[in-house]
Amino acid sequence: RVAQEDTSFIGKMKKSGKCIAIFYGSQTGTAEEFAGRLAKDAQRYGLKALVLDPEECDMEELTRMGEIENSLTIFVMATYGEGDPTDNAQEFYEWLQNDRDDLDCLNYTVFGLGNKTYEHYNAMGRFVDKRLEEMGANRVFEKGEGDDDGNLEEDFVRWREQFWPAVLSKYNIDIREIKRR
Ligand code: FMN
Repeated sequence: RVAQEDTSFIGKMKKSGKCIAIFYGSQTGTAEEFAGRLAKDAQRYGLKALVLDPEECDMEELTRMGEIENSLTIFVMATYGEGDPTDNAQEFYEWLQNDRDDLDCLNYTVFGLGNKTYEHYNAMGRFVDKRLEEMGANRVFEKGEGDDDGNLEEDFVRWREQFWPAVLSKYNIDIREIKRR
């Protein structure tokens, strides 16, 4: 029981007063790095974020996100193989193939990492975005997609520049105030 509380990300968020959860599906570290950068952005805006490896989490807890006030969950997901998830997102991918529809308390957005030279471009990011919506979750910002064959960094930066103002207005934070700091 105690161990379960230790690994509960909802528990961690409550304890540390964090309202943003950032999950990454990453094989060679890029998605994980992007997740870390989003957490730093959040901190800069006075919001606290927790970066999480889905492999170490009980993703069933996503159904409890309503316990966190004004919560936001970001999924930064890379695609591999034949449009497959990364190893650390494999279980999450399987969990998403259920037929439940009780994720209405989940506010989310997705940034997918892929490479256009592959047949199943950004399949994992697209799947997560689509399934969460089907399960009743609330998409708070349009999914972004990065192409490693083009300029992944630029795609990410462009998405992030549009994402944050939308989030801040949701939290009633004045971005002009922050820029003056
Ligand atoms: N991108 C896609 O959109 N679809 C794919 O099927 C796909 N397969 C890949 C297979 C291999 C072996 C590699 C190296 C990359 C593949 N990619 C594919 C591109 C990766 O998703 C992309 O490089 C991403 O930035 C990797 O993120 P990561 O460093 O977090 O693992």
